[in-house]
Amino acid sequence: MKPKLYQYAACPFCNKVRSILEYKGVDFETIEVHPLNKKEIAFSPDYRAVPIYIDSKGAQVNDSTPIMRRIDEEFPEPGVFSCGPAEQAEELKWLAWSDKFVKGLPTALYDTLPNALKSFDYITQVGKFSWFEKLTIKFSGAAVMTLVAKKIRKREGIARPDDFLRQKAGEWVQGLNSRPFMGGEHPNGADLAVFGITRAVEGLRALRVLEENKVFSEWYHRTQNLILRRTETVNV
Ligand SMILES: N[C@@H](CCC(=O)N[C@@H](CS)C(=O)NCC(=O)O)C(=O)O
Repeated sequence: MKPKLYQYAACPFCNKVRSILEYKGVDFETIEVHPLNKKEIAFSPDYRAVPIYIDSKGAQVNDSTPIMRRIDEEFPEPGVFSCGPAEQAEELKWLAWSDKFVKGLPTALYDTLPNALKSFDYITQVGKFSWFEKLTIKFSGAAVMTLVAKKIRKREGIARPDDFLRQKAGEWVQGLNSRPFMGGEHPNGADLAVFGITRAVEGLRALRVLEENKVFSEWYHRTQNLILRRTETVNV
């Protein structure tokens, strides 16, 4: 059977999983979860976050990075996660880095209430919601996330969210060290994780700030083109 991805369209963790599935040209189904009542994942009383992945044999896998690894085993071609010990260590380092990157993102998306409303406009546009759901999610989400963003800023010591994004883009580019991908000639798990996280802010100001870094922007589009080529090949 077709694998299933329970997601929020704009969630960075879900976009990590979508990126590896699309890179591998897997035919999969996405199920948009209602962020307030989460009725679509009622089958999972103990794990209430998205993404949840149901593999082609019907087994449930939780948590974006373990899901990506499962997909790499389930659909081995083209291989994504690194094999050699040095490559694996580098990949792990950048996967850990991507967790910090993703934690700081809300501070840039929801730094002020008007910006939070813009972000939620985008989130409700890309998700599948009725107009009433859009309205409730937009206003309650924006209000809650503005407060959450303030807390994260304090906890992570992020003084200026845009500078945090610029710093992250710079660190990633330094790690690339003139290579096309963190995985060298081909994207590895860290490339697809960071690409997915970045793609989640595609329609938003945060991506424009990240793309001020030209090398970061080139890496982003290089990865995007590779994914687009694979999905086009599958659809012909
Ligand atoms: N470590 C998890 C984190 C997943 C996560 O935090 N997902 C958020 C959505 S972006 C979520 O579902 N939060 C619970 C909620 O919405 O109530 C992963 O990498 O998949």
